[in-house]
Amino acid sequence: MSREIIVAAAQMGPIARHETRPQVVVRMLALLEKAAGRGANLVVYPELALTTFFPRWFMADQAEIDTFFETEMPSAEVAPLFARARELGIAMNFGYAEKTVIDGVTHRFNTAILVDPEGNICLKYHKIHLPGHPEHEPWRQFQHLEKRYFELGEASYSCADVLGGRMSLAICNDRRWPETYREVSLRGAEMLLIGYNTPLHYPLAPEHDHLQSFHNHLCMQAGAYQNGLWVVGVGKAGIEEGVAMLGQSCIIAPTGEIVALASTTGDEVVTACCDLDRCQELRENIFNFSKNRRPDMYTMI
Ligand code: CDV
Repeated sequence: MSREIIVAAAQMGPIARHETRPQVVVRMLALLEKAAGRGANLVVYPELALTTFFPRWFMADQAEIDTFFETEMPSAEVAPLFARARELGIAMNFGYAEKTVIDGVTHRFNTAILVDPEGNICLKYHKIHLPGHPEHEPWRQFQHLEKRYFELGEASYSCADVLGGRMSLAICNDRRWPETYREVSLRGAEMLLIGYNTPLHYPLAPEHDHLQSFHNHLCMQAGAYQNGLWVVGVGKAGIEEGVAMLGQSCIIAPTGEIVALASTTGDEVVTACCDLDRCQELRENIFNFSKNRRPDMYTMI
C-alpha cells in the first residue's frame, strides 16, 4: 500500500489586528481550496493562525487579551473551515490561542491541533518553549509577551496515526530545540508539523537579524535529517502591524532536503508528495536508533 501523502504548506500573509475570525477563515478556506485543487491530503497552517500575533503588544486588560483567545474548537466562526475540510476529506493542522477551564481553573495555552479527514481533533499540543518575556519592556520596538499570555500545558509531545502515517506537532520556537525532534521521533513520528510567527528582528541579538531565514531552515533541516522524519514548517509572513515576519515556509524530506518552498510573503500554498516510507532511508541506516544510539553515554541529558 502506498504511503505517499500530498502535503500543503499554507503560508499566511499578515493578519491585521482588526481582522475578524470570519475574515481570516475566508482566507484559510481559499488556501484549503487551492490545496484541494492540487490533490492535498493534509493542509498545514501557521501558529496562531486565526488572529494577528498579539503577543507583540502589552495589554493590561484581561478582557482585551481574551478577545484573541478561543473558548471552543471548532467555534461557530471556525466551523465552516472544519466542514469544508471534512467535505474534501482533507486533514489539517493550525494553531490558535486557547482559553479553557480545567478543574475550575482557567488556563491559556498556545495550542496546535491536528484535525483528521473526518473532522475530528485527533491531536492537541500546547507550546513547550514559550519565548519572550513576562513584563512590559518599553525599550523594544515591539513586545514578545508569550511568557505573560500563555502557560505551559498538559498536551505535550505525542503522536496520532492519521492518513496512514504517524504525525506529531510542535509550535514555532519549539523548532529550534533538538529535543523536540528527538522526542517525537522516539515516539515514532514520521512527520512533524510546525507553525510559526518569526519576526525578522530579534531584539536580544539584532546582529543575527540577517540570519533569521538561515536559522529557520537550519534547525528544521537538521531536525528532519538527524531523526529521519518529514518536517513541515509554515509561517505567518510579511509586514504584520508594522513588524516584518519571516515567510520561507517549507516541506523538508527526511534527508534534510527542502522539497517545497514558499516564494512570497503572502497567502501561498506549496505542496509536495511525501512518501512516509522514506523515513526508513535514515532510520534503518545511519540513524538506526536501536543499533547505534548511545543513551548510556548522554549522561548530561
Ligand atoms: N513565535 C515564536 O515562538 N517566535 C520565536 C521568536 C521570538 C524567536 C521563534 O523562535 O521564531
